[in-house]
Amino acid sequence: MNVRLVTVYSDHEKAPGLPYSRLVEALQDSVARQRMPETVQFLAHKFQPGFSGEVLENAAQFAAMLARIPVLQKLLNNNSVDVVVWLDADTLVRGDISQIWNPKPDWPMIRILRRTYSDERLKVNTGVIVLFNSPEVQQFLLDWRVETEKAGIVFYADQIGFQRALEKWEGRIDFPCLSALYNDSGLNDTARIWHAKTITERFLVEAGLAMPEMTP
Ligand SMILES: [Mn+2]
Repeated sequence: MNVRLVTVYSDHEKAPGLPYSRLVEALQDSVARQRMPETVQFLAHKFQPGFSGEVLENAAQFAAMLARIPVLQKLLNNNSVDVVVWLDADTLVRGDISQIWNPKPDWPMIRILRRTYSDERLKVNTGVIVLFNSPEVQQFLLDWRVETEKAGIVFYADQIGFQRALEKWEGRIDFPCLSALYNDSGLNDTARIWHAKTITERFLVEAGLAMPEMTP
């Protein structure tokens, strides 16, 4: 099975002094530590938001949300790619994740962490998405893009857009809930993918970006 793990990043900072480019290096290292087969490849696309400064921070974030979609589309247009796993730049792979693409389903499928919150912005978490290649999934990405653009420059626009596209495609694409072990913002020991909601000391230590606190 040909797998592409992909992320998009810019020079923007996730936290003061911590550009996404450094987080992506840590993500890449974390993937390399897993010693995956050669059919599993990690790709990081650098992205220039074309905006800078505090005033345009939201515009830059929105541009970053949209920038991932054509990258995913391009990968899925290659018929030799069976599955594309989107990883946010602020994730770390901490164990064997091959279960998220094995076995390959016979029906169009996208795995994503789904929640029962009433808040539309939080019904899915787009930090980790497993996209099995099919014409339907390629079409879904077009809708995701359109719906994200319609949501406009708001926080979580990509999650709102994804949820709206999901509701349109449910029945033609399966959207089984990805186990939270593969998109864990709680930074639990047993989780296979950590996703930093906010950057904490625990995340930085795991990422090799900070020394552990000295205990007296
Ligand atoms: Mn994230």
